[in-house]
Amino acid sequence: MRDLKDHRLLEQKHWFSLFNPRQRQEALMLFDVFIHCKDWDTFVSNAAYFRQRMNEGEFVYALYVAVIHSPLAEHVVLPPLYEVTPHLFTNSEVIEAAYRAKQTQTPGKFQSSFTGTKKNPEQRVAYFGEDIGMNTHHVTWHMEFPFWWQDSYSHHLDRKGENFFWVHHQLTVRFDAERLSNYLDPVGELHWDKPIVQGFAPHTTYKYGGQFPSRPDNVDFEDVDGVARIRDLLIVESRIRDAIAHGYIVDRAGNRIDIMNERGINVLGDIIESSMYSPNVQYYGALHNTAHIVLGRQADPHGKYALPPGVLEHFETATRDPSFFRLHKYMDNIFKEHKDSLPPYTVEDLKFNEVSVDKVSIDGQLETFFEDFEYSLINAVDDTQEIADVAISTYVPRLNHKDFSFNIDISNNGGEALATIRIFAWPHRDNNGIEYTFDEGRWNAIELDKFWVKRKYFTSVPGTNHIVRKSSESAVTVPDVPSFETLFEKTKEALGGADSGLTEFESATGIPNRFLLPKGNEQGLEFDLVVAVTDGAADAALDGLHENTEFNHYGAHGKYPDNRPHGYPLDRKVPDERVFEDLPNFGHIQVKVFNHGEHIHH
Ligand SMILES: [Cu+2]
Repeated sequence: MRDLKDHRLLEQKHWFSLFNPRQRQEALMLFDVFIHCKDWDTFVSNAAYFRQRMNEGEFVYALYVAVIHSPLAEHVVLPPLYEVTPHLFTNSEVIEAAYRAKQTQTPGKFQSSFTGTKKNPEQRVAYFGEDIGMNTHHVTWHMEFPFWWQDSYSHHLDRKGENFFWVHHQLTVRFDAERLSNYLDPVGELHWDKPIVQGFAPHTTYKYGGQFPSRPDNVDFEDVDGVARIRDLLIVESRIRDAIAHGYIVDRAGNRIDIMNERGINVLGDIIESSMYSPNVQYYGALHNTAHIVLGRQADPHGKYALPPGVLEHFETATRDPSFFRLHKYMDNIFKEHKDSLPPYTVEDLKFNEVSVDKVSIDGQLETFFEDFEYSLINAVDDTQEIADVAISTYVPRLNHKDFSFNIDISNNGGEALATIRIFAWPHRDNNGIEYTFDEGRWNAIELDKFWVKRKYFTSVPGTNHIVRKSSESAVTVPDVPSFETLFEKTKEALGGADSGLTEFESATGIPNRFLLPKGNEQGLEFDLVVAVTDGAADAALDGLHENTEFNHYGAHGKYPDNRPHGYPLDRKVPDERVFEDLPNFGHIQVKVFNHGEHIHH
């Protein structure tokens, strides 16, 4: 309130970036107000009050993070960010058309197309980096696990650093799989002393503050005034890699933290991002966050042209720039260095009593296609009392897949047991048609599902248990966030006494369910599909997981349900693949993912 009265706060109708320290501080002051509200009325009243007075971007950010984390708002379903701040999700051409439609009072439905032209091979996979569901997943994840989070706000975020590694690792391997069906090589890693091969022209505009900056091809990195020197980043990288080679991290007080164990990845994630959980920011820096700003500013590193922040400086827009994936490949390889330094799992570690996977198959064809998706742009245009609203929307192609099920036959000749079932897939060949080894493949494994079974399927009756798991049940995905319009309707119905039917939308943190499968091709893109059935009693960090067929896999609430490291049992190097091939509780088949060029038009 003091800052507000002294007019020290960022004005309204100005861009907001979380990576701007003062703007972040202001957004967090507001978050601090929300998270400390003791009842619902106080929360809502504060929100209404500051909505009128604070910068809009700061307000939206603070409100979203508070709703995600406050126990008062546990069951609140937030509207999709692409309808709240459409400027960060579609391109300037569509936004201009939307303004014209409003001005001329003519309802309009405009097609959003992906950035660039066919002359740019990277455009073939723009449907991934520019997918509004993917962007929502990414920004929501960073709201569930904010790097600035302190436990004093309300609670501890379990395995935050490891989750940071895993969510970005999955984006990395998924993007590489998408590239294969588009005849592109895997992403090469970005490096500070090499040119940034790919340029990027975002065709995105701020609602207030001009165009997002562009970058031509093959730019050499330059120091960014007031942010970082390139050599500082190299030094920080080398300290982190030293820690990995030594097998320990040195905290602020000079104590060693052992990382040669399954929790080491969590500490490494905290120091690489870095988050407030980092044991020594002074020494290990903030490689990821600094890299985002440095990369985002390469169009104007010395602030000569007063350009606003780049796409890399917003979690909503970061994945639009292909260099995002190069940057994350670079960091993913640092994490790999650590994972590869841990002792491989043995048969003894992995086997599960008398349990064996007899057969794995797929019901239905694995087939992807494109469809058009429409969403409202009403919030893209200025809202004035004098001019009436008209219906303005955009439609954009997006990847989807046909429904299918996993069929898994398991025999259990031991007693009744709780079992964890983990399903992964990785591309069988690289872009040159060369088969991946098991060890190469497992690092590229896409996590498709993870769930627990007992009784119903997994009885003590000797013989076979038949498990059918539908693609729609996957614990790693979430459905589309309901639109503003749907939320208004459902709220009205609920006020009339009906069930709102919105429970499944309480979290938007997972991968969009449409993205469960990577795009296939005409001949069928070959994948290795594996199913690992492991000891649920040893794996489960919570009770009753088998009764809860779905838990939010990426969610930050409470304790993470799985005791095992993310990616288990494929997270460590496999020098001898016979360990897996001979493991009875491990199933391995080959499948093909098709795409016959089908496009369901709007
Ligand atoms: Cu991220």
